[in-house]
Amino acid sequence: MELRDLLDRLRRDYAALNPQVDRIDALLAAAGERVVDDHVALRTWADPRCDIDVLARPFVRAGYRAAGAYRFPGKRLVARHFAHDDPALPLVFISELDLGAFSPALQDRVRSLLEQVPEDMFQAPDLCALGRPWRVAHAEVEALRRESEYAAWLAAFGWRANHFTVAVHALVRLGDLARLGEFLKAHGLRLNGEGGEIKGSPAQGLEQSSTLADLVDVEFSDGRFAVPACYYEFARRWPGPDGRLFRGFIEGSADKIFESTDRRLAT
Ligand code: OOG
Ligand code: NI
Repeated sequence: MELRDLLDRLRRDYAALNPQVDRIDALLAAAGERVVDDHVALRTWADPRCDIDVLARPFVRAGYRAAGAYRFPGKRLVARHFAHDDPALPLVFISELDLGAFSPALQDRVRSLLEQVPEDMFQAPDLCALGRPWRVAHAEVEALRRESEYAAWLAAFGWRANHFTVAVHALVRLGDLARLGEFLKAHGLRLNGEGGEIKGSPAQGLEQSSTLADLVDVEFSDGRFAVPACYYEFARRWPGPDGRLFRGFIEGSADKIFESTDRRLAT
């Protein structure tokens, strides 16, 4: 499997699920901008059959290297990012939920989802793009949500891109996050205001904003229900003392970016 095919598929499925994606891409194109992907973010369970290392396999095989590790104790999850020497390839940010830190009830619920996954699917090189291989009731998803928004999202959507991120430093006219934010809001899009609409700073090497996830109708075993799906992120990277763009992530900012899929913020 070609890496480009995998990235294209992740992006196509992401745009197909979330109406805001094509809309934002079209708005940026109409403003004369060309969208370059800064990073793609994936979510998974910290189970040895499907953890960060497993999802990262096709990327590592294509030359990506593990580059940074991040902790989010309040959300009981950790993340790593992977980078390729080819600067044209997006960074890959993968997080995993620390199941052992949750109640036995949550662990049982997740176990019953993972029990439905055929053994050979865990080995598939495109596991990160397979979507939701388990049947699940909306009631179960909402029960998970009481302990973890992340668990609810992953149970509802499975393995797919959680978001793509526009490289704002590569934009020509809207290369400033405040200006880009005003542009998006003027077109009716809603930004995640947790911790401020712009997270991070030039001194940290990274400024980030994101939309709030679209509410999307999803088929569950007990009917169709609207749940928050994916968001779009905007990242402006700044050069460090060596003159090269910062290529990592910032825990304090990422912690708030995660909340872009929270049910309480979605409309
Ligand atoms: C990841 C949130 C963090 C970033 O760029 O800091 C993040 C997620 O919501 O899965 O993407
Ligand atoms: Ni991100």
